[in-house]
This record gives sequence, C-alpha cells and structure tokens, in this order.
Amino acid sequence: MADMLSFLRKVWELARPYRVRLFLGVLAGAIAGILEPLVIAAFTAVFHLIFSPGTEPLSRHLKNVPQFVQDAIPQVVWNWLETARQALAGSAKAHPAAVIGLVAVIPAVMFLRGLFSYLNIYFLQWAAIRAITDLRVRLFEHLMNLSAGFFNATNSAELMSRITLDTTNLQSIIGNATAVIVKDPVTLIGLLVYLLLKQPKLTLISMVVMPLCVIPIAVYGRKVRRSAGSLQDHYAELSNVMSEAFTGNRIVKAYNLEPTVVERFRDTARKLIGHTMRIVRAMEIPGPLLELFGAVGVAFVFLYLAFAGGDRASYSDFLGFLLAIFSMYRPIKNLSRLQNNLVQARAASDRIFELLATTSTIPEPANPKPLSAVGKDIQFENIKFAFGEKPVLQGINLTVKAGQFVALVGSTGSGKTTLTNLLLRFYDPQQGVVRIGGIDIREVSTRELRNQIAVVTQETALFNETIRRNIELGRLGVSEAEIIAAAQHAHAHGFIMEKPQGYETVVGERGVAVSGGQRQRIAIARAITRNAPILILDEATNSLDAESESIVQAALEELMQGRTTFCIAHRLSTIQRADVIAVFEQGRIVELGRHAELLNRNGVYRRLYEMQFRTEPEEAK
Ligand code: DUT
Ligand code: MG
Repeated sequence: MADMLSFLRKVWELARPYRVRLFLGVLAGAIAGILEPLVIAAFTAVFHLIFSPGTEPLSRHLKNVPQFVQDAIPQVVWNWLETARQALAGSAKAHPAAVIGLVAVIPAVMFLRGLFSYLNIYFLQWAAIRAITDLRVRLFEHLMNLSAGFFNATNSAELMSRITLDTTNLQSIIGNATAVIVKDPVTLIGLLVYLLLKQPKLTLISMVVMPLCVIPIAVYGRKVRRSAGSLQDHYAELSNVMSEAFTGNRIVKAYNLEPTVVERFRDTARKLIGHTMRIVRAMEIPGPLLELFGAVGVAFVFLYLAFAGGDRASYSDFLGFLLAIFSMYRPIKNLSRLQNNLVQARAASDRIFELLATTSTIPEPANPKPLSAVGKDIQFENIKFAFGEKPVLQGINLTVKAGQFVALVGSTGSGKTTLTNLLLRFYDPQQGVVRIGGIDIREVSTRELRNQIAVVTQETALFNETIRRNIELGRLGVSEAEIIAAAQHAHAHGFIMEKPQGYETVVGERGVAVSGGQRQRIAIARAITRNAPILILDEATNSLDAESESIVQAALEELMQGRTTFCIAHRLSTIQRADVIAVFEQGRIVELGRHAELLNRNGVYRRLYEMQFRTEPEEAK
C-alpha cells in the first residue's frame, strides 16, 4: 500500500505540469458520473409518463428524479412537462411537440453523458501523453549522461524497450486508470445513493452477495503483478534477439544461422503467451463473476417480492431499480480492472524509475576547474585499473610531453585501448591519477575534458546521416570549407566526390553505404575538424590499403603537428618516428623508449618488430 502511494506520488509529479487539463478531465469525469443516474431517472420518468399518465400530479411522475434536480427545473420546463402529461393522459396527437420533446430528454441526457465521458478521456490522455513524453525524454537524457561502464554492462535493446515499450505501457495504463479512478466511483456512488433513496430495502437485499466480489479481485490482482513484470522482461529479451539478428544479419546469412535465430525468437516470443494469458484471465474473469453476483442479488430481490410481498413497487419504479443495478456493473468491472492496471503500471514504472535512479560511475566535479590542454603535459601516475575482478592495467607510469607523439604497442588485449579510455575518462582508475598540465582530470568537467580530445577508434562509428553531417559532428557549426579541407586531408574528398550525391550521401545504418576504408577516412576527417590539442588514434589506419595508408599517414602526421598524440598501432612501420614507444604486456608497460633504443634492447619490442619484419615479405608472396 505504501509503495502504491509512492508510485502514485511519482505519477503525480510527472503530471503536475499539466494539472489544468488534468483537473478539467477529472471534472468532466465527475459530471459524466453524476449524469449516469440522471439518465436512469429521466428514463423512468418518461416511462412512467408514457405508460401511466393518469391524473396523478406531475411530482408523482418525477419521484425518481432527485429532489435537487427537480428544484432546478425552470418553470417553463415544468409547464411544458405538465402539458406533455395532460397530452399523454388525453390524446398524444393533440400536443405532439410536447410529447416528442419529452421523449427527447433521454437522448439529450445521454448526449451530455457521452460528451463529458469523451472530454474526461480526452483531457486525461492529453495530460498523460505529455507527461509520458517528458518522462521518455528525461529517461533518454539521463541514459546519455551515464558512463561508458554502464553501457558496457547494459544491453542496448533492453534500454530501447524501456524507453519505448515501458513508457507506452505506463501511458495507456495511466490514461485509462485516471479515467476510471474519477468517473466510475462517482457513477457508483451516485447510483448507490439513488438506489438507497428510492428502494432502500430492495437495494440492500440485492447487495447481500456483493462482498464476495472482493475475492476474485484480490486473487487476480496478485497474479497480474507477477506476470506484468515477467512480461516486460520477455519483451526486452525479444527486442534483444531482434536487434542482434538485424545488426548481425550478414553473419547470420553467411553461417546459415537463420533457423537458429528464428528458433531463439520463437522460444522468446512463446514465453510471452503464458503471462499474457494470465493477465487476460485476470482482466476478464472478475467481470462475468461480478455480473453473476449481481444477477444472484436481483434473483434475491424477486424472491423477496414473490414471498414477502409487501409493497410491490410499481413497474416504472422497479424498472428504474433494475436499470440502476445493471448500470453498476460496468463501473464495478472497471474498478476491478483498475487494480490490475495499476499493478501493471507499477511494474513498468519501477523499471523506468530504477533506470532514472542509476547514477553515473563517473561523477562530475562540484566545482570543475577550467582546462586547456594546449601545451600541457599528460601524466599517468601509478595507474591500476580492473574491469570488475579482471585486472587490466597495473602500475602504469607514463609522462607525455606536450606535442609528443606516443605510440602504444603490444599484443592484443594488453590494455592499450583501455589506457586511452582512462584519458577520455570513460572509466576512472581504481588507483592512481591521470593529469593534464598537473590537473587531475577528475576535477575537470567531462565535457570540457573531452572537448580537448579527438578520437579515431578501432570501431569507426558513423551516424546514419550524410557524410557532411558525420564530418561536421567533429565540431558543430564548422564551415563548409573546413569540412572539405578536412576531407581532403583525410584523403576522403576524392571518393566522396565520386559518389552520386557527394557530401550528401547518407552513409546508411552502421555505414554500409561506404566501404570499411572509406568509413575510416570519414572518421579521420571528423577528428580533423575537431581540431583538438590531444589526439587518440586507435588503429586509425586499420582498414586502409597500402596506398591510402601511406597517404592518410601523411595526413595524420600533418594533423599531429603541435598536438599530443596517442597512437595505437599493430603495424610497427607506422610508428617508427614516435617520440616515445610504450610496449604493453598484460596491462604493464614493459619497455619505454624510441624505436632505435628499443631495438637495441633486444626485448619484447625487438621480438614484435622482427616477427613483423619476417612475416611481411611472406605475406606478400
Ligand atoms: N576488457 C574488458 N571489458 C571491456 C574492455 C576490455 O574486460 O569493456 C578487457 C579485455 C582485455 C583487456 O580488458 O583483456 C584490455 O582490453 P583493451 O581493449 O585495452 O586491449 P587492447 O590492448 O586495446 O587490445 P587490441 O590490440 O586488441 O585492441
Ligand atoms: Mg584496442
């Protein structure tokens, strides 16, 4: 109960900016709820007037219409009703207008009820979709500010399902539930008051079995709670299967994995069946049960009338009574579903708020220091870093002078990329400090820090936009001339111009409209536009042919002028002129020095170098 309250409070926080419409929706719901018994009252009054107009005074006919409504009836209408009554008592044809007007009361009240029901839903959904959109944006924004470590550990398809599915669920449930929360209790209370005023004894008799209704509602509520949570999980899993299958579709095809993937999809999709059906049962069983209980109640009333006799109500009274009893079903049914709806909404919202509560493992400093890396040395001091239990870097000490060209070499998995990730502050080391110009990078805002760095990585990520835009993303607002200059330096201008759409070519999802090497050159152009004092090249010339490589290499060297550059390369030929070469082995720097020194040392570097020297000619054969 307490957590339900805190859930409702969170929902209220979301809806608060839209409280005016929310209030209008609630008001319309209350009016629609009050109109419900009035529809019945009008119906029975008309019924009574038509079937037994007699000579009784008008007030007798209107006895089912609540007193406050009667008081509100203006004199004109009153006179007109009286005319209608007399017309019906004599010959209806004498005053057709009055009679038609009288009968028209029923659709008129119905119209009002329908109108307010519509406004009720309309306004509430109006507020709900806006509140949920805010939540969705907030969630996305929050996720975008989480650390690289978070994205490593979390499945992207699952995140997408949270932002789309869970919030959509929350929206439809909140919209529906708020409509039920207001309108149906008002309807129910209105009807009950009406019944108790008119037929207290019969009403109580018909209600004898009502307490039993609580049982199915309570029993099914609990089941829904469990299934709703699992359902969300399975949907997330389903999007995961899909995203893997779609992004990896070439591998799927090449290895004939279609049946395997389809099988996995089928299994996951089938897991949804059980939980969905449980929710269907929970939603649909209480309704008919309630109707059954209601019918039993009405049967009791008939038994009472048959055996106890007493004051048998007139037809129209009894008709009104039955109508009111049956009108109570729908709101009761809705209220019994409301519980299930709220439970489902909570399952969805728990997951959303859980994500919103995730804090970044890369805390921003409260008073960030300004940073300009131009002309500043970079120091790694006694760095120790591990992914969970797995130690990746140990005892790293490395000082890089401003403008130096540092090469990081070493076997795969030795921690080269990780070291540059520490400089970018994708992670914080467990021990040790990274300094730029003597300032601990943890004291600088990550935004400012990353503004100082341009990166070309192993996986050259392009966005599914035009080539121009992809280059421009290096530094937003960069001029057309700079974009072209950057492309020329990256040896990309030529192939870009050969494309029919030139710079307007959309690279396609994951850059499939351009080749691997072209993609890499666009990424280099992007790094060039960034014009940052620190450069990280992680296998930047990885997928270039020998000719382009030498040209891009020349471009990169031009780019490296005056910038501090970290260059990770497997092909040692590209880094021979580095100011410092750091040789990594199992997370440690085992050798440090210039090319010639390291060769003379006869150590790891020499071994790596000779291996390449020996194998390269063989490959060429
Ligand atoms: N590692 C993880 N989780 C990650 C990234 C890496 O556990 O998110 C591990 C794998 C590896 C070690 O850290 O054993 C170092 O990885 P890094 O990417 O730094 O290796 P590298 O030197 O850049 O290897 P490569 O030359 O293959 O790029
Ligand atoms: Mg790497």
